[in-house]
Amino acid sequence: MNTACGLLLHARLATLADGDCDLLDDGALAWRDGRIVWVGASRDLPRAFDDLRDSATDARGALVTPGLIDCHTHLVFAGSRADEFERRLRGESYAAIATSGGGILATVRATRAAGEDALLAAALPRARALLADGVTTLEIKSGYGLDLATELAMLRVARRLGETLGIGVRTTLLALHALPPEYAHDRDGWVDFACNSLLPAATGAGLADAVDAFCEGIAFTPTEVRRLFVAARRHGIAVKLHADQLTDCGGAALAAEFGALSADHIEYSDAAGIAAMAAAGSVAVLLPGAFYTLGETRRPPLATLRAQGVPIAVATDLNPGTSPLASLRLAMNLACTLFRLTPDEALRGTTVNAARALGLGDRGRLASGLRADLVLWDVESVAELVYWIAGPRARRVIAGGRELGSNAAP
Ligand code: DI6
Ligand code: FE
Repeated sequence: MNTACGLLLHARLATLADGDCDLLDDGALAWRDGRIVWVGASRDLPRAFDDLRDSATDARGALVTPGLIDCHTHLVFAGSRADEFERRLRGESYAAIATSGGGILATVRATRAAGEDALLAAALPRARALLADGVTTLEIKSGYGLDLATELAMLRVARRLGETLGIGVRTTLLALHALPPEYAHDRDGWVDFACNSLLPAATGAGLADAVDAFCEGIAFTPTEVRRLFVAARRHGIAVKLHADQLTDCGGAALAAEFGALSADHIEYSDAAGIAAMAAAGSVAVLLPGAFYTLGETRRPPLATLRAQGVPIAVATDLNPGTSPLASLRLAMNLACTLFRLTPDEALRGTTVNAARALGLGDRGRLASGLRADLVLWDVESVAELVYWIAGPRARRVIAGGRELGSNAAP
């Protein structure tokens, strides 16, 4: 059945309604026209939903969560960087590979050479892997084009992915990712281009929901990022930032100053930066896949984030260089194992807080009026969901009230 209406009975519901992970045992959930219309105990289901009983699904006590939200990915790109994986295993650093012309620029060369259809074809299996594992909303960044045509092409492909798969896609213009070869000796020229050409073109075409930058010693300085954020403010578009991943650049404070939706990575952010994020309401997006891949040792300042009440999200950072990871559930596991999040924090981080990191108020919880995005898992508890390292666990994935898979054919 694929009518965007449905009823689930006898589920263990992790509604996240109050932002916590308390389970509602023997819960029921009804949806119509892609929206949740009722959540409560199975025995209390009102007669008004009797028409849905014929097609109801008995969850048999399975855990049901909101559809997961991967709020930080770079999943549109061409090629792979398996060669760099081998170079790093032989001892070369990510930074050394990047400054020798590899790294992001290697993916830029492959992405520019691929046509839009080839980019879509390459991205689809990665997106499908995320979906099969419970993701119903996904953010996708540009940043491997570094010229006007290819940046816009990446964003168009991201939008097409959402339409093809029947899931929510939010697009982010990653305007300052690396210095393209054409501007190798003209940093200011590239920042000018990003502010005055890329940004207006992407926003004018309605292709970008937010703007991002890589603020790092090997990428862009806080002064350069500030110019982009001032331009973003002029265009009325939200900002996000790759902040303090490898060094403390003051990225967290800079993101907060501009009211960023999120500051991402933040392993090296200091206490003042975290306090500024708390005051600004910016979400801390933790990306354990990159931490793991690069063999980093400095963990994000979890105690400070908790003490300051900064909302914490977890994402895959799916990208060919530092996080070739196409499972948000594995990212949750890594966040617990490597950063010491609790399983409840990991689930909040991929639902309610991830929605906030994307500025989305209509999903991330199971409550009346919100999108009917939900997952039935073959596990009994949140801890069990996060503890399995691999292997299929999603029994059914429903996005906008429709079973994924039934409408996911290209
Ligand atoms: N996101 C990025 O943009 C960079 N690191 C990260 O977490 C690098 C991506 C790449 O090497 O391709
Ligand atoms: Fe990233």
